[in-house]
Amino acid sequence: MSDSSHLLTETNGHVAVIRINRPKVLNALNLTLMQDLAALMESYDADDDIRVILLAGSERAWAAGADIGDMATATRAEMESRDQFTQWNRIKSIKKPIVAAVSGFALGGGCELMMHCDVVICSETAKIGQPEINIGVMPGAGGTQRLARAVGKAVAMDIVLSGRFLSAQESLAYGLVSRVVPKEHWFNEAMNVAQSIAAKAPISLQHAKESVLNAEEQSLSEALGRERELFYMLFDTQDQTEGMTAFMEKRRPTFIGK
Ligand code: CO8
Repeated sequence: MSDSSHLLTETNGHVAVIRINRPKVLNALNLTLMQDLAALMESYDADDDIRVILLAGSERAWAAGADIGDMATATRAEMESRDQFTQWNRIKSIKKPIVAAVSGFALGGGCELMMHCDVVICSETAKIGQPEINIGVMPGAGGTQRLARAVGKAVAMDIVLSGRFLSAQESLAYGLVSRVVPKEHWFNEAMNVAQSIAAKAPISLQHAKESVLNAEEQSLSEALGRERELFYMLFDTQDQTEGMTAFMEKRRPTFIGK
């Protein structure tokens, strides 16, 4: 990695924790950080000891957007030549579940990164939105599309065209985040959720993630067909036998990821 200080990492059991760490700019996302984040996530995706990725910001900011300083004087040609959305596509392709621990600002590219995560645990302090309209642009990393799919057209239009910030409770009511927790527990609760997911059968997790995400891109009949295929494939795994046998024997299963 070219500069790892903007991403702090640790592992806790089967959970890999990544913390975005650019406090002076409220964790604004620049190209190097996104390249490093994608590479790190891919390395965890390939690591059999890791079952879940937990992505966190700081208490003050998950991420306040793409780094405006990097874009302020850029031309269209310069923006296109940076090819930055390749990094976002790499994150979209991560197979393992990603839990987001969100506190403070999740704005613009920060909100878009949050929407690339699978389960979003959100502090009651969070301020979430797509304020690009206030600086003369619009969401560009999936914000208009993932938001519209998550919250519906009317609410997405309100968020994108007004640039206003949503509270955590509003975000929960709209289905943009999974759970809201008291501010002092934002990270610990996210870790608890990540650990409980990491205790499940790893291949089931990845198949289930793929299948839920297909709802965003495929027709219902296509996605149902793939769901059935993914479901059947799990009967080729040792963890399916273990999970069902453990249930019958009234004991906790031990999953091995095979
Ligand atoms: N980029 C660069 N620097 C930032 C950013 C940002 N997105 N957000 C905050 N900062 C910096 C501020 O400039 C300030 O720096 P300094 O101390 O040197 O003046 C520092 O962080 C602290 O910020 P504030 O003093 O403004 O703190 P406040 O508590 O007063 O306000 C806010 C916090 C409301 C979050 C405010 O900073 C703000 O409005 N930030 C910008 C939010 C925004 O517009 N985000 C969208 C950016 S555009 C975008 O994300 C497009 C995505 C396109 C796809 C992705 C491609 C990579």
